[in-house]
Amino acid sequence: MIEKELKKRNLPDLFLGGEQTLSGWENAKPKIKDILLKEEYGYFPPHITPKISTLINEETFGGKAVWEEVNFTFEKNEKSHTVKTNLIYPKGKTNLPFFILLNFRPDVPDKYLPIDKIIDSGYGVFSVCYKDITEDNDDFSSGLSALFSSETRSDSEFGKITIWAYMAIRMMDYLQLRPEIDKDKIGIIGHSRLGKTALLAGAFDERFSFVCVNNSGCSGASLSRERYEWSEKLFHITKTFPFWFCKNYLKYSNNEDKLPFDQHFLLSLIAPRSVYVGGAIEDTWADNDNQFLCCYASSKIWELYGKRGLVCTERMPVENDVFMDGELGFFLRSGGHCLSEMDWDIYIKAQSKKFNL
Ligand code: GTR
Repeated sequence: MIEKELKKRNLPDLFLGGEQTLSGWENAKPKIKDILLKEEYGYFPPHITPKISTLINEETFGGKAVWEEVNFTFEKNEKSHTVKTNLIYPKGKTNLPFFILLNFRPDVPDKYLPIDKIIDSGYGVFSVCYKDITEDNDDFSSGLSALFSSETRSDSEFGKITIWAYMAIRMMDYLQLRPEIDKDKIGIIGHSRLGKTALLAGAFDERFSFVCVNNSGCSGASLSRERYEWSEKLFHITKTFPFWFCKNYLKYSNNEDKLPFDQHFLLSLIAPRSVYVGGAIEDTWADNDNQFLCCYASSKIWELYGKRGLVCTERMPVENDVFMDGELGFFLRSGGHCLSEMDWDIYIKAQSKKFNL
């Protein structure tokens, strides 16, 4: 039943016509990365090292956590932009596992940032509000984009998702310098457009040991081909949010068969690390069948590394399915489009099991 659905999508080959082996995959990987950046998200801007300044407040959350405001100042071509972030972690602990959270708001706590749950589970969190990186619109002279964008954006120049992911990667650079953090236990989490962003950052930066991709839908962890009638298509997303992507992506609107890739290319880049794709039953816009099939089609890459990929039943997913036993997890919770406490519970539980926490 699953195979039949997958066949209908007629997906491009993950091995790009090469051998279906681990070395075939490793050979295809650089090309796959290039295709995704060139045709969908746009190339990352060059690495520049920001100046960091911090403000510390030790007395937060009943004294159980340390809260630091960390400011990243980027400078280039006489332009400068500062991004404010929040670093919160259990007090007096070492070897901390950490989440980088891409959020819609700067607030702590926030409805998508259940701070007590995270701290009480033994994790730290490093959060940023995406609009503080660059505005969510077609203005490439806003925020961090202004430092890198050309006046007339070239066809493969970065879209906004790439620049948000760029900041997440700079946050990862910073966490490498912190002695209280276990560098092998840093993950990333994002919801919806920021789920797409978390997926991109996690796929391109191997330092992320786990990636939580919540309700990411179209151009995230959901296949673009043969989408459910009432779901978001490339036509919708490139019309409403063309600036999330590079200009090249627009040519595939209503033309998905011509895509030289599908979203399983991006998901597979995370192998053999852990990735979890969260769906919500009422979020039909994201196309949950295609999120599941994206996982299913990618799973073989984890197996090539000798890992368990997607461990699931032999049927399409139904409400309350939780397939989190492999390194490639998928679940379909009740309710609608949001990053809920239930989602956090599922991600933390799965990852803590792997970390023996
Ligand atoms: C929608 C968009 C989706 C999703 C969502 C969000 O309007 O069509 O792809 O990313 O926004 O980010 O909330």
